[in-house]
Amino acid sequence: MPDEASCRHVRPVGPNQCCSAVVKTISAPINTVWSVVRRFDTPQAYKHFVKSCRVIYGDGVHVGTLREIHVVSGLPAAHSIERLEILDEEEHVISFSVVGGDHRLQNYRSVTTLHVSPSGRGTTVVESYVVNIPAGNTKEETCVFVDTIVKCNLQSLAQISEGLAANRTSNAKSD
Ligand code: A8S
Repeated sequence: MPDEASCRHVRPVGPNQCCSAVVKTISAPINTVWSVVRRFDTPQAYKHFVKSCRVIYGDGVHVGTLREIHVVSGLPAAHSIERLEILDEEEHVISFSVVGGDHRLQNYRSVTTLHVSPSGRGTTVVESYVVNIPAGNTKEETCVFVDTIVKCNLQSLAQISEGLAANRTSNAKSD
């Protein structure tokens, strides 16, 4: 039986779109992982391709907030404008869509949900996305490109969250 958060991944995919999902298990409590993921205003905290970010509309926690990110050099893009679509603090769901920028990922929308992992000790992160297939590219090429970025982001999220969790444990011991 899927939980409430899992249902957020189900949505329509058009004929010229592709979708995929990446799953990552992290050895850190769900609240620790959420403390990093929930910050729509500071994606560069774990997304290494993001060089800088500023909120250009809204307060960072309400739906409709817009951020402008600048990406590191070497990518086929320089900036992106992104809209906060869901920030559900109870169910641990965050979603954004790409609404502008100079890149090729038109209509990109992702949903990230956190779940207590089956072992009960860690967190399972599920990040799914839908995006238009750019002219001149195949579905497979588009998915490989986006999957690579999302996998890097979740790998880095794991490292940061596990570091925070280790720190919190040692701080609690020395208290
Ligand atoms: C995210 C996910 C993605 C970000 C893509 C897929 C992007 O920021 C990068 C390169 C691009 O060509 C598109 O969660 C864009 O951020 C790294 C600028 C949107």
